[in-house]
Amino acid sequence: MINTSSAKNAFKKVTGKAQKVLHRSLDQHVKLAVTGLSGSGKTAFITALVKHLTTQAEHKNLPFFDVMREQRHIASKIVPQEALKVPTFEYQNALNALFPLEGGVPKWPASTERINTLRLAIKYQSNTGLRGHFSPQSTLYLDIIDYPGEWLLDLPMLEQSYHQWCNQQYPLLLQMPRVKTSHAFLDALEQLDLNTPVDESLLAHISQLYQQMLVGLKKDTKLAMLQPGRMLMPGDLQGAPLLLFFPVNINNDTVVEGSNLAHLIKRFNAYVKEVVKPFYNEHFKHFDRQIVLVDVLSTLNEGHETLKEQSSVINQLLAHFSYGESGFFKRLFKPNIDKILFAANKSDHISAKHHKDLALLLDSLVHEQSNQLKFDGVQIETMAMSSIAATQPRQVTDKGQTLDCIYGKPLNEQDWLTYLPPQPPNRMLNMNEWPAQGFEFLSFSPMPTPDKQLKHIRLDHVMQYLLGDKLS
Ligand SMILES: Nc1nc2c(ncn2[C@@H]2O[C@H](COP(=O)(O)OP(=O)(O)O)[C@@H](O)[C@H]2O)c(=O)[nH]1
Ligand SMILES: [Mg+2]
Repeated sequence: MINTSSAKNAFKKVTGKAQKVLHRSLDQHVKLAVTGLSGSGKTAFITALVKHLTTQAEHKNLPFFDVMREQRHIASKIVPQEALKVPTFEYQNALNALFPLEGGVPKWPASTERINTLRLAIKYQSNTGLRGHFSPQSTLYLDIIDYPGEWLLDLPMLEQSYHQWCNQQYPLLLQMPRVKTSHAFLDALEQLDLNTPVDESLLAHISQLYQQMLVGLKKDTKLAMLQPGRMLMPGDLQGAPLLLFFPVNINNDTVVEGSNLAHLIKRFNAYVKEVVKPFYNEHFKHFDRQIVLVDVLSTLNEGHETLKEQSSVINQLLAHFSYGESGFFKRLFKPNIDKILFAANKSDHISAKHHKDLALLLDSLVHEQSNQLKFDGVQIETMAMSSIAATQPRQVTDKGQTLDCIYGKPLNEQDWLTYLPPQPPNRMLNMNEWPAQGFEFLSFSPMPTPDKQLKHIRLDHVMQYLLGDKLS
Protein backbone atom coordinates (compact mmCIF):
# COMPACT_ATOMS: atom_id res chain seq x y z
CA MET A 1 0.00 0.00 0.00
CA ILE A 2 2.57 2.40 1.16
CA ASN A 3 4.67 1.70 -1.87
CA THR A 4 1.83 2.23 -4.32
CA SER A 5 0.81 5.53 -2.79
CA SER A 6 4.36 6.84 -2.76
CA ALA A 7 4.69 5.71 -6.36
CA LYS A 8 1.49 7.60 -7.10
CA ASN A 9 2.83 10.66 -5.35
CA ALA A 10 6.03 10.41 -7.30
CA PHE A 11 4.04 10.16 -10.47
CA LYS A 12 1.97 13.20 -9.48
CA LYS A 13 5.16 15.10 -8.80
CA VAL A 14 6.55 14.19 -12.17
CA THR A 15 3.41 15.15 -14.05
CA GLY A 16 3.25 18.35 -12.03
CA LYS A 17 6.78 19.14 -13.04
CA ALA A 18 6.14 18.19 -16.63
CA GLN A 19 3.13 20.44 -16.64
CA LYS A 20 5.18 23.27 -15.23
CA VAL A 21 7.81 22.78 -17.91
CA LEU A 22 5.10 22.68 -20.52
CA HIS A 23 3.61 25.83 -19.04
CA ARG A 24 6.85 27.60 -19.13
CA SER A 25 7.42 26.78 -22.75
CA LEU A 26 3.93 27.93 -23.59
CA ASP A 27 4.27 31.22 -21.77
CA GLN A 28 4.89 33.95 -24.22
CA HIS A 29 6.64 37.26 -24.16
CA VAL A 30 5.75 40.31 -26.17
CA LYS A 31 7.52 43.63 -26.20
CA LEU A 32 5.09 46.34 -27.12
CA ALA A 33 6.73 49.67 -27.90
CA VAL A 34 4.65 52.80 -27.47
CA THR A 35 5.90 55.91 -29.15
CA GLY A 36 4.81 59.28 -30.46
CA LEU A 37 6.06 62.83 -30.15
CA SER A 38 5.83 64.32 -26.68
CA GLY A 39 2.24 65.23 -25.93
CA SER A 40 0.86 62.61 -28.31
CA GLY A 41 -0.61 60.64 -25.42
CA LYS A 42 1.81 57.80 -24.56
CA THR A 43 1.41 58.13 -20.81
CA ALA A 44 -2.39 58.26 -21.07
CA PHE A 45 -2.39 55.28 -23.43
CA ILE A 46 -0.29 53.06 -21.18
CA THR A 47 -2.30 54.07 -18.14
CA ALA A 48 -5.55 53.18 -19.92
CA LEU A 49 -4.13 49.93 -21.28
CA VAL A 50 -2.96 48.74 -17.87
CA LYS A 51 -6.16 49.88 -16.16
CA HIS A 52 -8.31 48.02 -18.67
CA LEU A 53 -6.28 44.85 -18.33
CA THR A 54 -6.26 44.90 -14.54
CA THR A 55 -9.15 46.54 -12.68
CA GLN A 56 -11.40 47.12 -15.70
CA ALA A 57 -10.86 43.79 -17.42
CA GLU A 58 -14.42 43.08 -18.41
CA HIS A 59 -16.21 42.17 -21.56
CA LYS A 60 -18.45 45.24 -21.37
CA ASN A 61 -15.44 47.56 -21.28
CA LEU A 62 -13.57 45.89 -24.16
CA PRO A 63 -16.18 44.27 -26.40
CA PHE A 64 -13.90 44.01 -29.46
CA PHE A 65 -10.99 42.41 -27.62
CA ASP A 66 -11.50 38.68 -28.26
CA VAL A 67 -9.96 37.40 -25.06
CA MET A 68 -12.44 39.56 -23.11
CA ARG A 69 -15.45 38.92 -25.31
CA GLU A 70 -14.87 35.18 -25.13
CA GLN A 71 -14.41 35.51 -21.37
CA ARG A 72 -11.02 33.80 -21.51
CA HIS A 73 -9.13 36.51 -19.67
CA ILE A 74 -8.44 35.28 -16.16
CA ALA A 75 -6.49 38.13 -14.58
CA SER A 76 -3.58 40.45 -15.27
CA LYS A 77 -1.21 42.12 -12.89
CA ILE A 78 1.90 44.24 -12.89
CA VAL A 79 4.97 42.10 -12.19
CA PRO A 80 8.63 43.07 -11.74
CA GLN A 81 10.23 44.12 -15.01
CA GLU A 82 13.25 42.35 -16.41
CA ALA A 83 15.04 45.42 -17.79
CA LEU A 84 16.63 46.66 -14.57
CA LYS A 85 18.36 49.63 -16.17
CA VAL A 86 15.17 51.22 -17.45
CA PRO A 87 13.01 53.40 -15.16
CA THR A 88 9.59 52.00 -14.30
CA PHE A 89 6.47 53.56 -15.79
CA GLU A 90 4.80 55.48 -12.98
CA TYR A 91 1.39 53.89 -13.18
CA GLN A 92 0.31 54.76 -9.65
CA ASN A 93 1.18 58.45 -10.14
CA ALA A 94 -0.88 58.50 -13.30
CA LEU A 95 -3.85 57.01 -11.45
CA ASN A 96 -3.45 59.52 -8.64
CA ALA A 97 -3.72 62.37 -11.14
CA LEU A 98 -6.78 60.96 -12.87
CA PHE A 99 -8.54 59.87 -9.67
CA PRO A 100 -7.75 62.55 -7.07
CA LEU A 101 -8.81 62.29 -3.46
CA GLU A 102 -12.29 63.51 -2.47
CA GLY A 103 -12.74 67.11 -3.57
CA GLY A 104 -9.76 67.16 -5.94
CA VAL A 105 -10.00 67.89 -9.66
CA PRO A 106 -8.86 65.16 -12.07
CA LYS A 107 -5.77 66.09 -14.04
CA TRP A 108 -3.85 64.55 -16.89
CA PRO A 109 -0.79 62.69 -15.61
CA ALA A 110 2.47 64.63 -15.80
CA SER A 111 4.41 63.99 -18.99
CA THR A 112 7.67 62.09 -18.82
CA GLU A 113 10.48 62.62 -21.27
CA ARG A 114 12.50 59.46 -21.03
CA ILE A 115 12.22 55.82 -21.83
CA ASN A 116 10.33 53.80 -19.24
CA THR A 117 8.78 50.39 -18.98
CA LEU A 118 6.33 48.18 -17.19
CA ARG A 119 5.66 44.44 -17.29
CA LEU A 120 2.24 42.88 -17.14
CA ALA A 121 1.50 39.20 -16.70
CA ILE A 122 -1.73 38.38 -18.50
CA LYS A 123 -3.29 35.04 -17.47
CA TYR A 124 -5.78 33.68 -19.92
CA GLN A 125 -7.47 30.58 -21.11
CA SER A 126 -6.27 29.55 -24.51
CA ASN A 127 -8.83 28.63 -27.11
CA THR A 128 -6.86 26.81 -29.73
CA GLY A 129 -4.52 23.94 -30.49
CA LEU A 130 -1.82 22.74 -28.21
CA ARG A 131 -2.14 25.48 -25.70
CA GLY A 132 -5.87 24.97 -25.25
CA HIS A 133 -5.57 21.22 -25.02
CA PHE A 134 -2.79 20.73 -22.52
CA SER A 135 -2.65 23.75 -20.39
CA PRO A 136 -5.49 24.97 -18.28
CA GLN A 137 -4.15 28.47 -18.54
CA SER A 138 -1.37 30.40 -20.20
CA THR A 139 0.47 33.56 -19.33
CA LEU A 140 1.50 36.29 -21.69
CA TYR A 141 4.23 38.53 -20.35
CA LEU A 142 3.75 41.93 -21.88
CA ASP A 143 6.60 44.42 -21.67
CA ILE A 144 5.36 47.88 -22.48
CA ILE A 145 8.11 50.27 -23.47
CA ASP A 146 7.34 53.97 -23.61
CA TYR A 147 9.95 55.98 -25.50
CA PRO A 148 9.97 59.48 -26.97
CA GLY A 149 9.12 59.61 -30.66
CA GLU A 150 11.76 62.32 -30.90
CA TRP A 151 14.35 59.56 -30.51
CA LEU A 152 12.84 57.56 -33.31
CA LEU A 153 13.17 60.56 -35.59
CA ASP A 154 16.93 60.41 -35.24
CA LEU A 155 16.83 57.07 -36.95
CA PRO A 156 17.64 58.33 -40.46
CA MET A 157 20.82 59.89 -39.04
CA LEU A 158 22.26 56.41 -38.69
CA GLU A 159 22.60 56.26 -42.42
CA GLN A 160 23.82 59.79 -42.98
CA SER A 161 27.18 61.47 -42.90
CA TYR A 162 27.44 64.92 -41.35
CA HIS A 163 27.57 66.36 -44.88
CA GLN A 164 24.40 64.57 -45.91
CA TRP A 165 22.65 65.60 -42.74
CA CYS A 166 23.61 69.24 -43.33
CA ASN A 167 22.40 69.09 -46.91
CA GLN A 168 19.03 67.92 -45.66
CA GLN A 169 18.65 70.10 -42.58
CA TYR A 170 20.28 73.40 -43.49
CA PRO A 171 17.98 74.32 -46.41
CA LEU A 172 14.94 73.71 -44.16
CA LEU A 173 16.09 76.56 -41.95
CA LEU A 174 15.71 79.00 -44.82
CA GLN A 175 12.11 77.92 -45.55
CA MET A 176 8.78 78.49 -43.90
CA PRO A 177 7.91 77.90 -41.14
CA ARG A 178 11.44 77.55 -39.69
CA VAL A 179 12.74 80.77 -41.21
CA LYS A 180 10.48 82.69 -38.84
CA THR A 181 12.62 81.64 -35.88
CA SER A 182 15.97 80.68 -37.36
CA HIS A 183 17.41 84.25 -37.58
CA ALA A 184 19.36 84.27 -34.34
CA PHE A 185 20.96 80.94 -35.18
CA LEU A 186 21.70 81.86 -38.81
CA ASP A 187 23.19 85.21 -37.79
CA ALA A 188 25.51 83.52 -35.32
CA LEU A 189 26.46 81.00 -37.97
CA GLU A 190 27.75 83.89 -40.09
CA GLN A 191 30.49 84.39 -37.51
CA LEU A 192 31.70 80.83 -37.84
CA ASP A 193 34.59 80.05 -40.15
CA LEU A 194 34.45 76.31 -40.74
CA ASN A 195 38.12 76.06 -41.65
CA THR A 196 39.79 77.94 -38.80
CA PRO A 197 41.07 76.12 -35.69
CA VAL A 198 38.25 75.04 -33.42
CA ASP A 199 36.70 77.67 -31.18
CA GLU A 200 34.90 75.55 -28.62
CA SER A 201 33.08 78.37 -26.91
CA LEU A 202 31.74 79.65 -30.22
CA LEU A 203 30.52 76.15 -31.12
CA ALA A 204 28.87 75.89 -27.71
CA HIS A 205 27.23 79.28 -28.16
CA ILE A 206 25.86 78.49 -31.61
CA SER A 207 24.68 75.06 -30.42
CA GLN A 208 22.77 76.77 -27.67
CA LEU A 209 21.03 79.03 -30.18
CA TYR A 210 20.26 76.03 -32.35
CA GLN A 211 18.81 74.17 -29.38
CA GLN A 212 16.68 77.18 -28.39
CA MET A 213 15.37 77.33 -31.93
CA LEU A 214 14.48 73.63 -31.95
CA VAL A 215 12.76 73.83 -28.59
CA GLY A 216 10.82 76.90 -29.74
CA LEU A 217 9.79 75.22 -32.99
CA LYS A 218 8.65 72.17 -31.12
CA LYS A 219 6.53 74.24 -28.77
CA ASP A 220 5.08 76.72 -31.24
CA THR A 221 4.77 74.80 -34.48
CA LYS A 222 4.64 71.15 -33.48
CA LEU A 223 6.97 70.41 -36.39
CA ALA A 224 8.06 66.80 -36.44
CA MET A 225 11.44 66.78 -38.13
CA LEU A 226 13.61 68.32 -35.44
CA GLN A 227 17.07 66.83 -35.15
CA PRO A 228 18.96 65.88 -33.14
CA GLY A 229 16.05 64.60 -31.06
CA ARG A 230 18.03 64.63 -27.81
CA MET A 231 18.40 68.39 -28.04
CA LEU A 232 14.67 68.58 -27.31
CA MET A 233 14.98 66.49 -24.17
CA PRO A 234 18.67 66.15 -23.39
CA GLY A 235 18.45 64.85 -19.81
CA ASP A 236 21.96 63.86 -18.71
CA LEU A 237 23.43 64.84 -22.06
CA GLN A 238 22.80 68.59 -21.68
CA GLY A 239 26.10 70.37 -22.28
CA ALA A 240 27.96 67.21 -23.35
CA PRO A 241 30.13 67.93 -26.42
CA LEU A 242 28.41 65.24 -28.47
CA LEU A 243 25.25 67.30 -28.29
CA LEU A 244 27.00 70.53 -29.27
CA PHE A 245 26.57 70.43 -33.03
CA PHE A 246 24.24 71.92 -35.63
CA PRO A 247 23.78 71.93 -39.40
CA VAL A 248 25.89 74.29 -41.51
CA ASN A 249 25.98 75.31 -45.13
CA ILE A 250 28.65 73.07 -46.65
CA ASN A 251 29.82 73.71 -50.18
CA ASN A 252 32.84 71.46 -50.50
CA ASP A 253 34.26 68.29 -49.07
CA THR A 254 37.60 69.48 -47.74
CA VAL A 255 37.97 69.23 -44.02
CA VAL A 256 40.88 71.00 -42.37
CA GLU A 257 42.24 68.98 -39.46
CA GLY A 258 41.46 70.52 -36.07
CA SER A 259 39.04 73.01 -37.62
CA ASN A 260 35.54 73.92 -36.49
CA LEU A 261 34.17 71.71 -39.24
CA ALA A 262 36.33 68.76 -38.18
CA HIS A 263 34.92 69.07 -34.67
CA LEU A 264 31.34 69.34 -35.85
CA ILE A 265 31.83 66.13 -37.83
CA LYS A 266 33.40 64.41 -34.86
CA ARG A 267 30.50 65.36 -32.61
CA PHE A 268 27.89 64.33 -35.13
CA ASN A 269 29.55 60.93 -35.50
CA ALA A 270 29.84 60.53 -31.75
CA TYR A 271 26.17 61.39 -31.34
CA VAL A 272 25.15 58.76 -33.87
CA LYS A 273 27.49 56.14 -32.43
CA GLU A 274 26.99 56.76 -28.74
CA VAL A 275 23.41 57.95 -28.52
CA VAL A 276 21.40 56.86 -31.53
CA LYS A 277 22.93 53.45 -32.18
CA PRO A 278 22.79 52.15 -28.59
CA PHE A 279 19.11 53.02 -28.41
CA TYR A 280 18.43 50.88 -31.44
CA ASN A 281 20.71 48.08 -30.33
CA GLU A 282 19.57 47.92 -26.72
CA HIS A 283 15.89 48.59 -27.24
CA PHE A 284 14.52 49.06 -30.68
CA LYS A 285 15.63 45.84 -32.28
CA HIS A 286 13.98 43.81 -29.52
CA PHE A 287 10.52 45.27 -30.01
CA ASP A 288 7.85 42.92 -31.34
CA ARG A 289 5.01 45.33 -31.87
CA GLN A 290 4.93 49.08 -32.30
CA ILE A 291 2.15 51.59 -31.74
CA VAL A 292 2.82 55.14 -32.93
CA LEU A 293 0.46 57.70 -31.45
CA VAL A 294 -0.14 60.70 -33.66
CA ASP A 295 -1.89 63.82 -32.43
CA VAL A 296 -3.40 64.54 -35.84
CA LEU A 297 -5.85 67.13 -34.52
CA SER A 298 -3.14 69.34 -32.97
CA THR A 299 -1.20 69.04 -36.21
CA LEU A 300 -4.27 70.24 -38.12
CA ASN A 301 -4.51 73.18 -35.72
CA GLU A 302 -0.98 74.18 -36.70
CA GLY A 303 -1.68 74.31 -40.41
CA HIS A 304 -0.77 72.89 -43.76
CA GLU A 305 3.03 72.94 -43.46
CA THR A 306 3.02 71.07 -40.17
CA LEU A 307 0.69 68.40 -41.50
CA LYS A 308 2.79 68.00 -44.60
CA GLU A 309 5.93 67.62 -42.54
CA GLN A 310 4.18 65.12 -40.27
CA SER A 311 3.40 63.05 -43.33
CA SER A 312 6.88 63.20 -44.76
CA VAL A 313 8.43 62.27 -41.42
CA ILE A 314 6.10 59.29 -41.03
CA ASN A 315 7.01 58.06 -44.49
CA GLN A 316 10.69 58.61 -43.96
CA LEU A 317 10.45 56.56 -40.81
CA LEU A 318 8.42 53.82 -42.37
CA ALA A 319 10.94 53.44 -45.13
CA HIS A 320 13.32 52.37 -42.38
CA PHE A 321 10.99 49.73 -41.00
CA SER A 322 11.15 47.82 -44.22
CA TYR A 323 12.46 44.29 -44.21
CA GLY A 324 12.95 44.20 -47.95
CA GLU A 325 16.25 43.29 -49.50
CA SER A 326 17.37 46.89 -49.48
CA GLY A 327 15.84 47.43 -46.06
CA PHE A 328 18.10 49.46 -43.90
CA PHE A 329 17.21 47.50 -40.80
CA LYS A 330 17.82 44.21 -42.46
CA ARG A 331 21.43 45.21 -42.94
CA LEU A 332 21.91 46.82 -39.57
CA PHE A 333 19.75 45.25 -36.94
CA LYS A 334 17.28 42.62 -38.07
CA PRO A 335 14.29 43.92 -36.15
CA ASN A 336 11.40 41.82 -34.89
CA ILE A 337 8.55 44.19 -35.40
CA ASP A 338 5.83 42.45 -37.37
CA LYS A 339 2.90 44.77 -36.64
CA ILE A 340 2.77 48.53 -36.59
CA LEU A 341 -0.24 50.55 -35.62
CA PHE A 342 -0.59 54.25 -36.31
CA ALA A 343 -3.25 55.65 -34.03
CA ALA A 344 -4.83 59.07 -34.49
CA ASN A 345 -5.26 59.74 -30.82
CA LYS A 346 -7.67 61.98 -28.87
CA SER A 347 -10.58 61.26 -31.18
CA ASP A 348 -12.85 62.25 -28.28
CA HIS A 349 -12.06 65.83 -29.37
CA ILE A 350 -14.32 65.41 -32.41
CA SER A 351 -17.80 64.00 -32.86
CA ALA A 352 -18.20 60.28 -33.37
CA LYS A 353 -19.43 60.57 -36.92
CA HIS A 354 -16.07 62.08 -37.93
CA HIS A 355 -13.84 59.39 -36.43
CA LYS A 356 -13.75 57.66 -39.77
CA ASP A 357 -12.48 60.86 -41.46
CA LEU A 358 -9.68 61.10 -38.93
CA ALA A 359 -8.60 57.52 -39.56
CA LEU A 360 -8.72 58.07 -43.32
CA LEU A 361 -6.65 61.21 -43.02
CA LEU A 362 -3.95 59.39 -41.05
CA ASP A 363 -4.13 56.58 -43.55
CA SER A 364 -3.47 59.01 -46.37
CA LEU A 365 -0.41 60.31 -44.51
CA VAL A 366 1.00 56.81 -44.11
CA HIS A 367 -0.05 55.59 -47.51
CA GLU A 368 3.12 56.22 -49.49
CA GLN A 369 5.15 53.62 -47.63
CA SER A 370 2.57 51.21 -46.31
CA ASN A 371 2.36 49.25 -49.53
CA GLN A 372 6.06 48.43 -49.47
CA LEU A 373 5.86 47.40 -45.84
CA LYS A 374 2.92 45.12 -46.44
CA PHE A 375 4.80 43.60 -49.32
CA ASP A 376 7.70 42.92 -46.98
CA GLY A 377 5.42 41.16 -44.53
CA VAL A 378 4.93 43.86 -41.93
CA GLN A 379 1.32 44.43 -40.99
CA ILE A 380 0.42 48.05 -40.76
CA GLU A 381 -2.86 49.59 -39.69
CA THR A 382 -4.30 53.01 -38.93
CA MET A 383 -7.10 53.74 -36.46
CA ALA A 384 -8.72 56.67 -34.73
CA MET A 385 -8.93 56.16 -30.98
CA SER A 386 -8.89 57.77 -27.60
CA SER A 387 -7.18 56.13 -24.65
CA ILE A 388 -9.07 58.18 -22.11
CA ALA A 389 -12.22 59.83 -23.35
CA ALA A 390 -12.48 63.30 -21.84
CA THR A 391 -15.76 64.26 -23.49
CA GLN A 392 -19.24 62.85 -23.93
CA PRO A 393 -21.30 62.90 -27.11
CA ARG A 394 -24.29 65.27 -27.02
CA GLN A 395 -26.91 65.77 -29.67
CA VAL A 396 -28.19 69.32 -29.94
CA THR A 397 -31.13 70.40 -32.07
CA ASP A 398 -30.71 73.76 -33.70
CA LYS A 399 -33.30 75.15 -36.12
CA GLY A 400 -34.64 71.69 -36.75
CA GLN A 401 -31.18 70.26 -37.40
CA THR A 402 -29.53 67.66 -35.19
CA LEU A 403 -25.91 68.51 -34.42
CA ASP A 404 -23.44 65.93 -33.07
CA CYS A 405 -21.71 67.93 -30.37
CA ILE A 406 -19.37 66.98 -27.57
CA TYR A 407 -19.59 67.95 -23.93
CA GLY A 408 -16.58 68.48 -21.68
CA LYS A 409 -14.43 70.92 -19.76
CA PRO A 410 -11.88 72.62 -22.03
CA LEU A 411 -8.33 72.40 -20.73
CA ASN A 412 -7.44 75.28 -18.38
CA GLU A 413 -11.05 76.55 -18.30
CA GLN A 414 -13.52 76.53 -15.41
CA ASP A 415 -16.76 75.97 -17.27
CA TRP A 416 -18.20 72.95 -19.01
CA LEU A 417 -19.10 73.36 -22.62
CA THR A 418 -21.27 71.74 -25.27
CA TYR A 419 -19.54 72.38 -28.56
CA LEU A 420 -19.66 71.46 -32.20
CA PRO A 421 -16.14 70.49 -33.23
CA PRO A 422 -14.96 71.09 -36.80
CA GLN A 423 -14.84 68.16 -39.19
CA PRO A 424 -11.32 66.97 -39.99
CA PRO A 425 -10.48 66.41 -43.68
CA ASN A 426 -10.46 62.74 -44.71
CA ARG A 427 -7.28 63.05 -46.76
CA MET A 428 -4.20 65.20 -47.07
CA LEU A 429 -5.23 68.61 -48.42
CA ASN A 430 -3.00 70.71 -50.58
CA MET A 431 -2.31 74.32 -49.80
CA ASN A 432 -5.18 75.84 -51.80
CA GLU A 433 -7.73 73.38 -50.41
CA TRP A 434 -6.86 74.34 -46.85
CA PRO A 435 -9.70 76.28 -45.19
CA ALA A 436 -8.83 79.98 -44.91
CA GLN A 437 -9.74 80.10 -41.22
CA GLY A 438 -7.71 76.94 -40.52
CA PHE A 439 -8.77 74.34 -37.97
CA GLU A 440 -9.35 74.81 -34.29
CA PHE A 441 -9.88 71.68 -32.26
CA LEU A 442 -10.14 72.19 -28.50
CA SER A 443 -8.41 70.13 -25.81
CA PHE A 444 -10.24 68.90 -22.72
CA SER A 445 -9.57 68.07 -19.09
CA PRO A 446 -10.19 64.51 -17.97
CA MET A 447 -13.72 63.79 -16.70
CA PRO A 448 -14.39 63.20 -13.01
CA THR A 449 -15.03 59.48 -12.53
CA PRO A 450 -16.92 58.72 -9.32
CA ASP A 451 -16.82 55.00 -10.19
CA LYS A 452 -13.07 55.17 -10.96
CA GLN A 453 -13.67 53.70 -14.39
CA LEU A 454 -11.92 55.13 -17.42
CA LYS A 455 -13.78 55.46 -20.71
CA HIS A 456 -12.10 55.02 -24.06
CA ILE A 457 -12.81 55.06 -27.77
CA ARG A 458 -11.71 51.93 -29.64
CA LEU A 459 -8.97 51.01 -27.21
CA ASP A 460 -10.39 47.48 -27.51
CA HIS A 461 -9.79 47.48 -31.29
CA VAL A 462 -6.24 48.65 -30.66
CA MET A 463 -5.67 45.89 -28.09
CA GLN A 464 -7.12 43.26 -30.41
CA TYR A 465 -4.85 44.37 -33.25
CA LEU A 466 -1.71 44.51 -31.13
CA LEU A 467 -2.27 41.54 -28.81
CA GLY A 468 -5.23 39.50 -30.01
CA ASP A 469 -3.21 36.82 -31.81
CA LYS A 470 -0.90 36.41 -28.80
CA LEU A 471 -3.88 35.68 -26.57
CA SER A 472 -5.63 33.12 -28.72
N1 LIG B 1 -8.97 64.09 -24.80
C1 LIG B 1 -7.88 63.33 -24.69
N2 LIG B 1 -6.73 63.91 -24.41
C2 LIG B 1 -5.65 63.13 -24.29
C3 LIG B 1 -5.68 61.72 -24.46
N3 LIG B 1 -4.45 61.24 -24.31
C4 LIG B 1 -3.65 62.30 -24.04
N4 LIG B 1 -4.37 63.45 -24.03
C5 LIG B 1 -3.88 64.83 -23.83
O1 LIG B 1 -2.55 64.91 -24.28
C6 LIG B 1 -1.67 65.31 -23.24
C7 LIG B 1 -0.37 64.60 -23.35
O2 LIG B 1 -0.58 63.24 -23.08
P1 LIG B 1 0.58 62.34 -22.49
O3 LIG B 1 0.01 60.96 -22.33
O4 LIG B 1 1.23 62.94 -21.31
O5 LIG B 1 1.58 62.37 -23.73
P2 LIG B 1 3.07 61.82 -23.84
O6 LIG B 1 3.97 63.00 -23.74
O7 LIG B 1 3.12 61.21 -25.20
O8 LIG B 1 3.27 60.82 -22.76
C8 LIG B 1 -2.44 65.02 -21.96
O9 LIG B 1 -2.02 65.86 -20.93
C9 LIG B 1 -3.87 65.29 -22.40
O10 LIG B 1 -4.12 66.67 -22.39
C10 LIG B 1 -6.95 61.13 -24.79
O11 LIG B 1 -7.09 59.93 -24.98
N5 LIG B 1 -8.01 61.99 -24.89
MG1 LIG C 1 4.69 60.46 -21.38
